[in-house]
Amino acid sequence: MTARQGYPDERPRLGRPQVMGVLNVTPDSFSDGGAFNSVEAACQRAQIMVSEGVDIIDVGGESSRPGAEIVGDAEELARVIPVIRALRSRFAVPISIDTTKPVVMQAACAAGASMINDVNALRSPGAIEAARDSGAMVCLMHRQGTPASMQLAPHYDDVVADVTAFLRERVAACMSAGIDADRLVLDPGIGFGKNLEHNLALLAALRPLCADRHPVLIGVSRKSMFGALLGRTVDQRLAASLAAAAVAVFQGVAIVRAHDIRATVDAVAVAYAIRNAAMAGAT
Ligand code: 7PM
Repeated sequence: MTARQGYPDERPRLGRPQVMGVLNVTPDSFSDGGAFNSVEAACQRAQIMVSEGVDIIDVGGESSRPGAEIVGDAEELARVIPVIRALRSRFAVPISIDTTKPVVMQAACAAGASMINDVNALRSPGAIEAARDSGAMVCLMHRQGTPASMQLAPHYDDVVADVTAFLRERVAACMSAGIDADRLVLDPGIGFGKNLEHNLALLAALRPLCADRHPVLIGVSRKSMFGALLGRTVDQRLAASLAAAAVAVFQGVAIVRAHDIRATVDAVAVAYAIRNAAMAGAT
């Protein structure tokens, strides 16, 4: 029996683009490291996101930040599982688990997560099997290098072709392992081993990727590419993030990962309406 039995309908529903809200449960995301307070703080943040129209909440207990400290299995489980249980008991919103660890995938889905967001695209030993057995949706993200090394000197012959080929290879690996094609979501991994030029090339070339069979997820919220482009600090990147999200949705992106929910929901709705008008005009 899988964790999904009895919940046939809880996977994130696609159709109009979905907004995925970032919920970090690393100790540095809270003033107090205590277990109770971190669960309460996470639920308060989730409550705000729900009131602002979030479609999926992405719970992460390990920072994907370049150079971030490595978190052990037990510590990551202790951070995320109580939060997932609390979210499940209080909100109806689908939950995604942001992890690269098979044991965390398994436990998070048993606790109620219905999506696995893996920045390592299920390449960790045992991850494909854990994801398969969970029955959850899976986001496969492209990343060049490791968190420690990825921003040192990113290089591609052709970034769009290289990222697309990688994602296709991961889709094939997942399908050979027994994961249905309709459980897979693809993500070019903006900022993960890419310089500004690479990120812009990927964001300009989403249309063919989105026209393929798998929904595409994009994460641009507050990213350093906007620092490089505009000289803005993290807290000054909202307008830039919304512009990029809108351009992505116009090309057909299905899920936008973001920190600023209300603003992103509006930007996505406008871009999607214009996309639909363009598609109606084309027929
Ligand atoms: C430092 C560097 C801090 C990068 C935070 C980040 C994505 C993701 C992240 C994404 C998917 C951030 C990132 N980004 N998962 N997790 N796609 N699927 O800006 O683009 O949130 S962490």
